[in-house]
Amino acid sequence: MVARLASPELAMPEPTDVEVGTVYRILGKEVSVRTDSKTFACSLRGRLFTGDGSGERNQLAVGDRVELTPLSSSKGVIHAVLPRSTAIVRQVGKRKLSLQVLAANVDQIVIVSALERPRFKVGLIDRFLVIAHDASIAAALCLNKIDLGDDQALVEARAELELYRTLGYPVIFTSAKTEAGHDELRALLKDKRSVLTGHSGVGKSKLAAAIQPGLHLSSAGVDRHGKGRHTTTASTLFSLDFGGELVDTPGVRELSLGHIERRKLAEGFIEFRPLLHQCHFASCSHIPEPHCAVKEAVEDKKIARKRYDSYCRLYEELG
Ligand SMILES: Nc1nc2c(ncn2[C@@H]2O[C@H](COP(=O)(O)OP(=O)(O)OP(=O)(O)O)[C@@H](O)[C@H]2O)c(=O)[nH]1
Ligand SMILES: [Zn+2]
Repeated sequence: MVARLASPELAMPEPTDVEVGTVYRILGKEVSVRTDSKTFACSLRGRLFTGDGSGERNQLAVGDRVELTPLSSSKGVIHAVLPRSTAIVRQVGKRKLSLQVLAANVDQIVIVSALERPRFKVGLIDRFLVIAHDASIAAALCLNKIDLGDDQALVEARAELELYRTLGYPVIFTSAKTEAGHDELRALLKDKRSVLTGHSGVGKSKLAAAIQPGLHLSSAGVDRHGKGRHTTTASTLFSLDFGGELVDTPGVRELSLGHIERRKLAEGFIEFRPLLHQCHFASCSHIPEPHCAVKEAVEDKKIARKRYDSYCRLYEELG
């Protein structure tokens, strides 16, 4: 369904006036849209809220396909958002149902961690994978800063990440300070719309700049439409020279689990999925219940205990 945006002051345009484009930048209430041949600065009308962290539920995010009516060769008005294939959301406030869309139509979430500074902890990856699965977005893993740490640390990290490779996730090893893994990262990102996510300081910005000089994630600007002048962080869809796009929006770099329901957590563990209907209790949480197919698979070493322990930790956290 196409979401029509309430806009009492705007008469519905003739179909011939309408162009379809992609939202590639949102800064305060200024929305930039790219069509096949042009770019338009679009003002917001009606109940269009942007992802500016104001606590409002936004109807528009970078990556959205929109219908707009040109007002001139470079200005336009958006009147409809086309259906999204995927959406990355975050919880606003305490209510699970109050969600803000951070980015739309994303193909891939690249989970970046660092070998050192901050030190690699494999458990953190499971949290991000749950978020990706919840959004039905493909996930890949990138271990950065492999120039740091000793050989032993890298050998251990590789061994831990091997589990994820066997589960089907692409795994790459990179350094923003050397050339290591740059070709693999470009190949991973090519022709896809991706988000780099991971904890602060793992090197997401440096990696982006390393594979494409001049690309600066997290650009700040001044919101000229706000009350007074204040700095607002832009949400941006960056084009990659070699094909593909990178999304950077406030909040998307460190995703949180808050909006995910406990009963849906197990689906975020890809190897649990075939077993979820085999437990004795239909509503099995896979923790205290007897005759649980997931726990039996852990005992039989078909599911890695580390992954099961991660599941239990996240389950507690969502309580
Ligand atoms: N040695 C080494 N340092 C790196 C590498 N990548 C990033 N750094 C350093 O790590 C620090 C953090 O890098 P950023 O790219 O800002 O990290 P980020 O993940 O974008 O962090 P946020 O912006 O907080 O989300 C900087 O001091 C970088 O110079 C790497 O591959 N090797
Ligand atoms: Zn179970």
